[in-house]
Amino acid sequence: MIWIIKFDDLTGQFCNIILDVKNNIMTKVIKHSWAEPYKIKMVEPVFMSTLEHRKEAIKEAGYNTFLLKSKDVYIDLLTDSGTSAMSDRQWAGLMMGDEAYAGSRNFYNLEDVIHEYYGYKHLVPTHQGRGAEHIISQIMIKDGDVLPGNMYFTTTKLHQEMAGGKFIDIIVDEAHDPDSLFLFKGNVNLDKLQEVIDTYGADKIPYVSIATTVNMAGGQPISMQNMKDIRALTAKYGIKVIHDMTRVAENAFMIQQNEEGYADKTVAEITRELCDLTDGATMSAKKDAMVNIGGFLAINDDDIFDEARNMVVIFEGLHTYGGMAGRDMEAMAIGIVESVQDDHMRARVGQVQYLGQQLIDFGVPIVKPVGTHGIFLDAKAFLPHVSQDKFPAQTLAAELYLDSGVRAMERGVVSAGRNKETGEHNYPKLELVRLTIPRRVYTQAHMDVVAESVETVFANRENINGMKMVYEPKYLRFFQAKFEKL
Ligand code: P70
Repeated sequence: MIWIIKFDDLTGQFCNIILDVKNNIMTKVIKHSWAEPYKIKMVEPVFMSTLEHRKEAIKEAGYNTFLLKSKDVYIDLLTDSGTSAMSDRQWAGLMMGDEAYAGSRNFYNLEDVIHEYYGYKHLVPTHQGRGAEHIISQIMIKDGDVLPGNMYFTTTKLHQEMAGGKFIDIIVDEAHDPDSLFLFKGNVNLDKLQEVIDTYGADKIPYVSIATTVNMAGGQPISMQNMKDIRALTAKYGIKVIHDMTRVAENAFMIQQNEEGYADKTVAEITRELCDLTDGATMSAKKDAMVNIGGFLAINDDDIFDEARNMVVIFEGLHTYGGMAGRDMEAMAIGIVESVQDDHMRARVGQVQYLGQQLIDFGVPIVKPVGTHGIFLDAKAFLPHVSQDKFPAQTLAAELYLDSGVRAMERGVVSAGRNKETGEHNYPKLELVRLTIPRRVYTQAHMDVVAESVETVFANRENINGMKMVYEPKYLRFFQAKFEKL
């Protein structure tokens, strides 16, 4: 028997070739490792805290992980936003920053990359995603309009409301069920979309708000077929589709893996095809594009572009930098190209799936199937004895930090805020704790530590009671609210 390890051009993976020379048999075994297509050049030490230290720190933070100091955190899974590791190419790009006030070279590089990889006609840079959400909402939404979309996102919905609109959820029912194994939980239910059109009329719908990978549903993808169906239905009524493309390349990877007819297409090709089915996009480049800060609005319509370019100078900065330094735009342009490489995505999503599988094997309730940017613990099933008005997800995130210094994020009743009309808490079906994985930052051993900690908290779950809110800010309360243990 002879073993050879060889790169398989067909699958793009390493495989073992086993040669049984005596019997003239060659077997090829594909390895399914998600190993990273990079090596580590620089490291950043992190703080290994004690239980005593963490008790103090989380109490001082009002049991809100957003209020913890980063120095007190061991493994930071609060978010994948602006926390990814830049490549040596991106760092080199920072040195190529052209910090001219107007017409920076880096802006034009970014514009070229966006044309090539995303296909949108016009670019309006912003300091991050919500800057773009603000501008598009103010331009396109009038008082009394409705915005159908595949599940709300906190900042997106708030900007739509502040512009006078009302968000209406038209995502498939499976998205609200943590145990449904449906592969495209980001899909729109077209009957629900039709019903919104019939009820309010097309002229009350400035656009349909479509996210590729739906954050609040657990990082769940939308299928290409569903995007095509949305395009066809909206085209009938002349309704635009505005795309939250924050994690579009991750969505493209899931289509490549799971949708018929896409296995042989590259992540880059699928990404472009998704964008081509929409009229414009808001982007938080802090995710897919792996920069620490940045975003943009991209739009095909000339008139909307004209207004957006006019508005950006009021809120963000001149239309050739929009709140970013030239160097940030360069790093973003490079990051966009890196984000659509198949090898990168295989490792990125592979790492998330690795953590998810460990938790599933242990019997921890998580949102299934595992999405692309993090693991979402199902806090309702994890702490069934803690009612939703006692903030189970908020409580669980605090307990996880206490156990190991791992920082996670609440995505439940605190994030959902209050009903504008009644003033009551919104009680979302999904009460989740998000363990968000930054790109290219943590190792497999870190994932093991996280899994062990979640398992420890799960084993002790009966001793965990809920919390009460003792301070509540008016907007996006999850960022700054404070709690006390019951
Ligand atoms: C996260 C971050 C940001 C985000 C997003 C989607 C699908 C737009 C944005 C806004 C940061 C965050 C934001 C609000 C609450 C908690 C965390 N998501 N669309 O951690 O982009 O942050 O650049 O303004 O995920 O998921 P930006």
